[in-house]
Amino acid sequence: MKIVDAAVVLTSPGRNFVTLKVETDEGVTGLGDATLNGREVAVAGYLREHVVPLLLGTDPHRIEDTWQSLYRGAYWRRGPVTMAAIAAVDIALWDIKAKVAGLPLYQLLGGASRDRVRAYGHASGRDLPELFDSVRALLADGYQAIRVQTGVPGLDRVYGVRSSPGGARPVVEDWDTAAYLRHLPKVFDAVRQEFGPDLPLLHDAHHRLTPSQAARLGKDLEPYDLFWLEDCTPAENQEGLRLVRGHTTTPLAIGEVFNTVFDYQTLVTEQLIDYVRSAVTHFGGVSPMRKLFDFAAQYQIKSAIHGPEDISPIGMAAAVHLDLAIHNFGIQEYSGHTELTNAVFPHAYTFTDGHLHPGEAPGLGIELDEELAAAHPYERAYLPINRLHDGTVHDW
Ligand code: GCO
Ligand code: MG
Repeated sequence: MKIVDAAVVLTSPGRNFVTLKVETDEGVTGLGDATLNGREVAVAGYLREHVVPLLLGTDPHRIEDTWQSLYRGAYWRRGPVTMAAIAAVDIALWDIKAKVAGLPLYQLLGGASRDRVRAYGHASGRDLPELFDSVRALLADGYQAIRVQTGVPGLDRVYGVRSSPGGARPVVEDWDTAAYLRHLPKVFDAVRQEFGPDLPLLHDAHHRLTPSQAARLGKDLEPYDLFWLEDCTPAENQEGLRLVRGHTTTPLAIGEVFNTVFDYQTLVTEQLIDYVRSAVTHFGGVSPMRKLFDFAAQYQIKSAIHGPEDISPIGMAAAVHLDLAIHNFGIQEYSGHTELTNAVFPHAYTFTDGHLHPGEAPGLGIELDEELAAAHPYERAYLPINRLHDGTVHDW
């Protein structure tokens, strides 16, 4: 079997997605997700100019060898653009292999370790009434675990609350760590009083705190029994998590901006976190994610694959196959996609009673409606940036 073509499709059915479609001489095709929010064209160019020419004529069954040759062969290692491009190839080749086998991908990863995969959704509100309505709406949709994000008095635009739409220039949001640290425990207190002790609650600090601030927040949130506190610090300095871990028992989740297992070495071997949160799409694909989960399992650390709306349904399908197969599954982030996005990417995975299942279609169980994709071309869009009251840029 040989790869005879590989096309890069940029489409914007409401938001941008980058897709790689790999074709073989036997008519079997595979799809991979290479979406990198705000930097889509860079990945598309990397794929078109530097990856597709190397794929033509190669055997799609040699997934590990192809991965290693793209990773090591570039000489320039790691980084989100490179790893998203490699991910798209890896995902597409797994799709092909599973289609040829006539099996859903999870069967090739060892088969199901569970019947279904618990997902969490995103609730948010500028104030408590709005937040409570948002939690109730998710419960009505069937969610059984909920991430809670809140407005902060004195701040106009805060991450996760009515997210600012991407525009041709980055929207500027504002930030005040002291106000946030004072306000957040009160919000969790109110949410617990309203929704009781059993509902798993999560929160994303989105890389904004120093280790000592994160340690204080973790301690302040302990009475509210969080499922996890996410991205409490930027974590580029992994050692910083020692301080956080030493001061709080609130579970910690990190990794959505990480690209390789090396970014986790200290966090995992010193058991400084409880969940690894990378996206299949940004971590080089299914193959390295599987290795990451096996590494993490030795330290009782579980999976929590990144699954925001900016991961395409292809990346989501790959995530759900992994979730079903691995033993150390933790939870899956899932906020769903718009109807139009689902029409561009019809898929076999389902969401019922707060749980996902990859379905039984051979491969990833996903298709691409190329005509509909072409009708919604790429539109330049950036993520917001964050500034303090005095104008200083802060982590977003
Ligand atoms: C999450 C993430 C996302 C990111 C987004 C950036 O936990 O889902 O923090 O909301 O901000 O993926 O493109
Ligand atoms: Mg996050």
